[in-house]
Amino acid sequence: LLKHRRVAFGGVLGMAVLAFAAVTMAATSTVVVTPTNNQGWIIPLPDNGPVINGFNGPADSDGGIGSLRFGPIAGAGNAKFEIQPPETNKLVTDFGGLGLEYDILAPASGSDSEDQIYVNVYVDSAANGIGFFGPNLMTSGFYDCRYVYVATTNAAGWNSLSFNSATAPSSPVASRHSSCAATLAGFADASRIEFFRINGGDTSTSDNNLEAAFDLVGIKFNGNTKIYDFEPYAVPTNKDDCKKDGWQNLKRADGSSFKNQGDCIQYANTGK
Ligand SMILES: [Ca+2]
Ligand SMILES: [Ca+2]
Ligand SMILES: [Ca+2]
Repeated sequence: LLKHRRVAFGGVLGMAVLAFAAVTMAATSTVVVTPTNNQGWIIPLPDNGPVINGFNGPADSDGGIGSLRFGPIAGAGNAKFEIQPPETNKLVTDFGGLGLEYDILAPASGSDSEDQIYVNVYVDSAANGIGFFGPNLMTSGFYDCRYVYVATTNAAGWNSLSFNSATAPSSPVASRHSSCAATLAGFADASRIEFFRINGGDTSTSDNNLEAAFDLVGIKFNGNTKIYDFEPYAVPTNKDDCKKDGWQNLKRADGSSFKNQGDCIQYANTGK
């Protein structure tokens, strides 16, 4: 009995050490974004005109079976594809970087396609206080500084775009209300990233006909990275995912459906 208790104590201690390590070490986790669970993403922003999109884009080599597909972007000038990740209202000083993969499936008719893939970062500088000003949020008040990071290749297949706090933006910083730092690393401690916007196309007709896909958007804060994997459906990772009708929105990794909750639980437990 004594020996058994010692083993049990050692096991508990070991688990406590592991839990401590998990809290203190940088972590990377994958979040699957599906048509029925956007995980806090806004897909797409509602004010940019209708652009057909879905989660059945081409598979990335290490990104499951699907991706977020959009286009072709139609003729209206304000039509573009714009999405917003759930990381909003965050301290700039906690930001560690953003990366994404994109695949241009059909080029824009009006300009180089790679110019049409970019990320905007909207910052509320602490230099003029936190909060926004002006009679019209859209024209005078909804950000102090806007940084843009533009993709630079349209090679066939998947390409990547990434930046961090030290990366120089691709074009001059759009500034309102206060002087803006040359890079995100230049902000005072209380300054905040209001939101990121990932764009396919711009608010002109130069993006007409663009079709592309996004996948594996990685966003790092406080040393921890979340990788958003766009997939046409979610796969259960444990039996609880199957319960409360969860099985109806889940599939096996090969895309096949479950007959019922028990079928789903068996798959979650055994992989078969
Ligand atoms: Ca994917
Ligand atoms: Ca347009
Ligand atoms: Ca401000």
